[in-house]
Formats: sequence, structure tokens, C-alpha cells
Amino acid sequence: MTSSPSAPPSTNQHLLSWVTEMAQLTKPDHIVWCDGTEAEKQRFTELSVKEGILEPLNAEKLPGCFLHRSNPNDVARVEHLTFICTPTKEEAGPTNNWMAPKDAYDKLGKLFDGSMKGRTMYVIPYVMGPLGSPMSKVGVELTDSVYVALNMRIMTRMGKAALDMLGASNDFNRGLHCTLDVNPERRFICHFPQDNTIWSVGSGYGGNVLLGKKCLALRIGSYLGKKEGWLAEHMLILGVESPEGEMTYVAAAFPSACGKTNFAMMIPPKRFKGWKIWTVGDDIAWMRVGEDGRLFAVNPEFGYFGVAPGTSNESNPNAVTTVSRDTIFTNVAKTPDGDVWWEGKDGPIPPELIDWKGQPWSSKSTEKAAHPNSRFTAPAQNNPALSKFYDDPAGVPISAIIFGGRRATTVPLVMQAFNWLNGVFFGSTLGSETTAAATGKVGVVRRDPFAMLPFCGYNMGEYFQHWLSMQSKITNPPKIFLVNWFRKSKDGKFLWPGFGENMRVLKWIVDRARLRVGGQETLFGWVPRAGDLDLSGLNIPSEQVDEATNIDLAEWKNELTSLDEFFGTIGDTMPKALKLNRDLLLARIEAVEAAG
Ligand code: TSX
Ligand code: MN
Repeated sequence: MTSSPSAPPSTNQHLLSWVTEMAQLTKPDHIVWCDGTEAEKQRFTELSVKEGILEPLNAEKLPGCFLHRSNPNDVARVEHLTFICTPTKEEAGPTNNWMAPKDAYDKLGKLFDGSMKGRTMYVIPYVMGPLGSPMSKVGVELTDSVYVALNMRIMTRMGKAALDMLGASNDFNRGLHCTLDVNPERRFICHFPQDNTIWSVGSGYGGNVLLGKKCLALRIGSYLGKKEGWLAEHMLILGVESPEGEMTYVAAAFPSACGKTNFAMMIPPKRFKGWKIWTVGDDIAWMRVGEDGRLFAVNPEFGYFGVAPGTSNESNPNAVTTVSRDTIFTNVAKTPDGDVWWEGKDGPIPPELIDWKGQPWSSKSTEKAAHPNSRFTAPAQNNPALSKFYDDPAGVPISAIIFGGRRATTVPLVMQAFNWLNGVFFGSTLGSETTAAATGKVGVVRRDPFAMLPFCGYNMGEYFQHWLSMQSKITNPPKIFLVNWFRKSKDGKFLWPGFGENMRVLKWIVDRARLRVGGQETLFGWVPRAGDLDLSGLNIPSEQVDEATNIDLAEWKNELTSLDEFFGTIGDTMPKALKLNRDLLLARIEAVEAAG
């Protein structure tokens, strides 16, 4: 027999028998084992173009880039169809949808039965995390989507390397995905933490089908982290290099639409000549305690699955370079000469486009040309600011953890937690204010603790407790900070310029973590005193910075009322220490008020 790409390249009996079992269920016509080679990428790409799954783009402007349009009913993650399937409902907790494992296997099993008839099953072995790292995990995704195979090739270490790492072990995540007919009525994303298994049906969209990312690296990962004593977090990782070559690593959690990718790839302003930001990751951090008691982080991913709209040379030049080659664009608009376009891209708005649905679009159109959740899938190696340690099996030592939200009021530009408890409290309070477009109600805070509400694979109160409990293991802990780039003046203008200017805040954070800059104690944390933040060369009035950094006790009193309500929704697993911390802050505000 000649060697064929479809012959199983593995002798792992656990893997082979599971693939056979899943093939008996889904009944594909063909099975293709992915090896991760360049030749395979070529084949998959040609097939995708032939089948209309990918559209070639202008090879001169965007070498190696392609456009995919998803079904218009399938453009985002579906939280209401995402389930944590633990033996008891309590394990999933009140913030997750729950299905009993047997019910979920039965229900989805019926949908999977014969679902790949006439189709090809791709077997995608992949590693989340650097090869050879004790923190890395192997997954295998079975899918009927060649688009998934091509995306997984960018987002993970995919193919032979994963089979080599797995060896004869039974320790791998079992992922099964079938696109079906992309009917929202038959769309489910089910996680079985106890079985290290993920079943996804009825969607072709990234977050629902690239099972290594949100499903494994966060939902299953967080469950394993709790069980095994580490942290799987929705955090970027970056290195700050000083002109003297000193490196400081920070991890940062922000809810969606706060500019995590922009922050991870930030370019410092002119004033910070010689300073450099290096990207380790833009979305997910796996962190464990090292032998020296510090927290070490790896980025489990190998690429960026980022939101396209708003990406420009103004907001993120490194991302613009990153997506200029070997990138898959999903649901963006296309120019007549085969370039891509989205709202918030540089330059004039093209007069005519093909919109994300494939329809002609003109600048008179009232509809958006690119879908607001349109994406790029791009290799990390394309990023000019990629840290040389992004692939280091040991990870990078984290000196500071930053939590951030999108808040028009209350939360100051930056504040350092007094201690670990206070820092975990910051994380538990994260949230974003809703904009009129989203709900019609402006200024309502939607809580997203640790930016993990949609991604925690178990009970949120127990997750908070896990964070509190990690303190005893991390004998050399990072300092914890809360930031807010989005505070507004009374007349609704952003007070802080943000973007590259965030370097000024980051420098204070680095210097605080290294115990070499001052701060002022407030009721809620340490804040920079006048002169502690380097504002040289920044062309904004000092009163505006004062307003951005101000702490208003009346606003905080409202905040604590809102938090009491939110903590109540977590149920009886809500750690008492966090509730008491909230009560303590209220008591201290009331004492200040009583003193007049
Ligand atoms: O990503 C953002 N960051 C972090 C950058 C490192 N965004 C975009 C958020 C949507 C994804 C920001 N938007 C940031 C920010 O720091 N700040 C703002 C708010 C803002 C918007 C426009 C201006 C200023 C602030 N424009 C001018 O001041 C001219
Ligand atoms: Mn994310």
C-alpha cells in the first residue's frame, strides 16, 4: 500500500478507537488525518476555493489571504446554546446553561447520527501551548469543515507535532464538530469537563467550532485549572521592555470590545523612546506557579482570531501588518480589486464594495459593509511585536495582573489593589457599560467578572474561591491592578486618549510592581499621586487627567449597591471574603460621610 494522507498516522489505540467510534456515529464518506504540512494547506485551500468556501483575495496586496463568508444566521458565539454538562447543575452554577451529560450525549448524538454522510471527516490533532511545555494540552478535533481545519492550522500547533506529543497516552481532549445545515434550531455547543470532551453542532462560526480556543483553552481549561491548581484565563500577555533592556511581563483581562488585541500589540508614544511592547498572547493565558513561587504564563494559542472592524494604522499598526499575509478573513467586505475592507479601516471609504453577505454595497448604503463581528485569523509569527518567548515551554514570569472594564464613570484610570484579596475583588467586579445600540438602556453595567462569565467551565463562585485559594501557592505573587481607558466627562467625551498613551499607565504599573514609584492610598486601592504618572508630551489639560483618575465616593456607593445585587446572582458559592470586602468598603464610605 502506498502512503496516503488519509491513512491513520497514529498507532495510539485510544485515539484510533475513538475516531472509529465517532466515524461509526457520523458516517463520513472519507476520513482525512491532518498532518499540518504546507502541502496539506495547499490542498485544503485549493479544495476550499473550488467549493466556494474561500474566495482568493488580491495576491499582490494580500499574499496568501482568503475571504470566507459564513451563513448570515451564524456570525457569533451563541451563549444561550452553550452548555456545561456536569453530573449536577450545581457544578455548572447559576451563570452557565446546564444539561445532564446523558441528555446532552443523547440529544446531540441524534443530530450527529449520519451527519457526515457524503462528507469528509477531518481528524485534527493539535496542541494548545508551546510544544514540550508541561502546561500544554493535546486535543483532537473531528470536523466536517475544511474551513475549521485551515483555521486550526493557524490558531494551534496542529498535525504531526501533536500526535508526537500525545504518544500512546489517553490524555487528550475529544472534540467533535459537525456543521449540519447551520440551523440555529439545531445548534448546540456542549462541554463535558469530566470526560474532557466537547461536542459542537450546527454552527460554522469560529468561537463555536475552533474547539481549541474558547471551548478547550477556557471552559475545559478552567475546570482542569481548578482541579490541578493552575489558572486558565481570558487574558492577554505582554512584555514591557525598558530602554535599558529590563523585561516585565503582565497579563490583562478585559471584557470584549475593550481593545485587548490593541493593548497586546501597543506601540509606545514618542515620549517613550526606547520602550517596546512585546506580544506573548492577545486572548488567553494559562498560568501556573513556578518553583520560585512566581506565576508563569503561556499563551496556548498560535495565532490571532481578532475582530476586524476598528483595526487600523491608528488603533493597531502591528495588527495591520499581521493580517497583510497568510490570513483568513471572515465576513469582512471586499473591494473591486480584491482587497478587504471594514468599518474603521484606514483611508477613504471605498465608493463600492461587496458586503459581508456577498451583495453589492455603496457608500450610500445604510447597512454595514463588514459584519461588526467580522474576523481575521492570522499567524502569530506575522506580528512584528511578537515576543521571542511566545513559544517558550517555561512561559514568562508575570509581575502584574491588570483587570479592566469599559466604564463611563466611577472606575479611575488606574488603581492598585492593596493585596491579593483586594485584587481578586477587582476581578470579580469587572464589567462594561452598555451602549444605546446594544440594549436601548445606557449606562447599565453588564458584569463580566474576570472577563470569564461566558467562559468559565464550572461554578463561578467556586472560580472566585479558586483565585482566592491560589494565594497560598503563589509565594511571589504579581501585583494586581484595575484600569479604565473609557471614563467620560459630563459632556460625554473620553477623558483619556488611550491606545499608545496607555504606555504611561503601564509604566506606573511596572514601576509599582517593581516597588520604585509612589502612590496614594485611597479607600479602594493605591492610585498615582500628582507627578507619579509621566504625562510629559501629552497634550491634554491636567484637570482632564484629574477627572480620569478621580475617585468619587457617591459613585462608589452606587457601585457597591450594584455589586451587592450582582454577587447575589452567584448564589451560595459566592465567597464570603469577597462579600465582606464589599461590606467593608461600604462601611468605610459611610464613616467618611458621617464625619462630613
Ligand atoms: O483599544 C482601545 N484601547 C486600548 C489600546 C491600547 N480602544 C478601542 C476599543 C474598542 C475595541 C480604545 N478606545 C481605547 C484604548 O485605550 N480608548 C478608547 C476611547 C477613545 C476613543 C477615541 C479617542 C480617545 C479615546 N480619540 C481621541 O482622543 C482623538
Ligand atoms: Mn476573547
